[in-house]
Amino acid sequence: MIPSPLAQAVGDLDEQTAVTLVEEKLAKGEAALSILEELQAGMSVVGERFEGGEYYLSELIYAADIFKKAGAPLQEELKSAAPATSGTLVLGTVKNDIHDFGKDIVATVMSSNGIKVVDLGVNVEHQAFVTAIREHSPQLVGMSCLLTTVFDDMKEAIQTIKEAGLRDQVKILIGGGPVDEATREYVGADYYCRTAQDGVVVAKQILGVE
Ligand code: B12
Repeated sequence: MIPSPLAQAVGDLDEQTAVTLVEEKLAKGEAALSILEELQAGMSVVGERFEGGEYYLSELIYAADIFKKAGAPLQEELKSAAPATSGTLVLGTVKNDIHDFGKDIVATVMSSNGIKVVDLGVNVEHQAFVTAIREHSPQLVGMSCLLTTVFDDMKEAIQTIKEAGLRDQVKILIGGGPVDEATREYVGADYYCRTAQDGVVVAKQILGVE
């Protein structure tokens, strides 16, 4: 797929163009979520170039900075509506993984859809999910994971929840760049969500709200 001009700017590490394009799109009234998808596509371009040896860690770090800056004005838009709480989601990036942009977007979008979010942060110990489930009695647990090398950590985290006797009390949603339906099956989660918005749709289905 040919990246949009915004995704291309992020992929090319052209910070100024990326920031300007986001501002222009917002001014034109484009939905924050669709702008976010373009930024995400740009990060995929960065990822591909990193994988191909064209970019190094320094470019990955710079891309993260661009994503943060260009995406900052979207935050307010995403937060806007905050209806009454319909359920609780315990959320975290799994052990040995420190990527947090996707998780943070999930937290923002879920909260703005009336779902209370207990954010455990990144590099979350398996047992911390158990402790949070006991403390907050959520209907939903969300795990974010950007590294294929930590699929086993996600699987162990779910196993730990199971061994604590809590698996039947929660539905587990997973997401993150390399995650797919096969990962969901491998780690034993209930739902794979490609985007944060997919997560909202699934969460609302589970909670039985519109
Ligand atoms: C930015 C970035 C970084 C930044 C992270 C900054 C931060 N604060 O998060 C830094 C520079 C720190 C980094 C470090 C590393 N990275 Co990195 N990184 C990326 C990059 C370019 C973008 C990730 C990103 O932010 N995307 C944008 C967000 C919005 O997208 P997202 O996370 O996918 O989230 C969306 C959906 O997936 C979904 N979602 C996500 N989680 C969840 C959870 C739930 C419950 C739900 C419902 C939905 C959901 O919702 C979000 C919005 O729609 C990716 C490339 C890529 N294609 O993803 C590589 C990538 C993930 N990194 C990679 C690697 C290898 C590393 C390092 C190991 C590099 C190194 N040699 O040190 C380290 C790992 C450190 C660690 N232990 O975690 C590889 C992983 C390869 C693999 N097969 O596992 C990738 C894929 C690049 C590549 N193609 O090689 N990275």
